[in-house]
Amino acid sequence: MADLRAMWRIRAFEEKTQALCGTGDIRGSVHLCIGQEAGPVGACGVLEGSDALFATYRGHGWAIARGTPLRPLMAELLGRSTGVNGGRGGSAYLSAPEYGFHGENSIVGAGAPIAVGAALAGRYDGTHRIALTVFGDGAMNQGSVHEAMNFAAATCLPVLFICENNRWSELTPIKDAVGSDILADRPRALGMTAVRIDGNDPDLVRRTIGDLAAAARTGGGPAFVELATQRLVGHYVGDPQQYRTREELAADREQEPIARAVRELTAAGVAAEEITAVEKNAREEVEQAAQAALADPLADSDSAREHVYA
Ligand SMILES: Cc1ncc(C[n+]2csc(CCOP(=O)(O)OP(=O)(O)O)c2C)c(N)n1
Repeated sequence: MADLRAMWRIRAFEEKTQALCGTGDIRGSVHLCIGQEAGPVGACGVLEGSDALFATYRGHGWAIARGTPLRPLMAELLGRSTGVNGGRGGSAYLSAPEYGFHGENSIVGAGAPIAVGAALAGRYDGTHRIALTVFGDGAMNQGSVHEAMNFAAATCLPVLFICENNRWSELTPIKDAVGSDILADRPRALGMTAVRIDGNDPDLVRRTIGDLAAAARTGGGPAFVELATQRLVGHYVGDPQQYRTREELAADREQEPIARAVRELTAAGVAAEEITAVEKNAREEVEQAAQAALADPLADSDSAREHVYA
């Protein structure tokens, strides 16, 4: 039930975000993680306070699972001064380091070397933090990701490389982008433990990443986990998705983590009212956060250059 609750908080947040894009309250490019909630819920359960998480533009779910409160997160998307970054980051560049969420990044594959730097810094500053970097299957074809993996393996750094394989890079299917879709072969060749698991099972994600995190904390070095998952919506809000079939989407809806958790809980004898209450409570919490954020003042445009270094 706890996993269903955590996944519904993310799903409800993303669906409200989608609605607020529709009304024009949220502007700019927005990428939702609807269908991919099991990864963040499972993985963040094993991180400690000083660990550092680096996500992509599809990172709202990771920020939420790391513990970022919903109201300042929604305020950030809405460009409010009360947002986690004062409204300057927006959907694709938000961060909440006080919760161990060191930010999204819209440059595909750019989070991996930064995470390696955070783990290296932890070796010097004595925190020995784990750095977790999450990226998509498309990012596996970026040189920066391979350079980061190689450096982490060569120097035995505690970095967890998490690849959310939703089978699409924007409008390109994975089969058109790689010669071999056994992605774990590549980090394995660099000298690290690498596995592919069902990314729709939050408990499996937690156990797998938990074991690898424990090994990394005791000098076992980096590891790679490919989470087989799916996005149920377009690459970005507004994407008409002409590139995929109804049949594919229908199959994805069968496998997605919330539908699956509901099936499992029902089979285990949990009452339907108890299950539907989880969704209702999540939607209410998100609605309250959104209404509060909408009432907040817009960011002051004079603050746009704050924290800009180059
Ligand atoms: C270096 C770089 N190249 C290209 C792009 C354009 N782009 C944005 S998202 C994306 C697809 C990435 O797909 P994937 O890594 O599988 O992540 P997903 O969007 O599926 O989560 C591309 C090519 C970019 N932002 N950065």
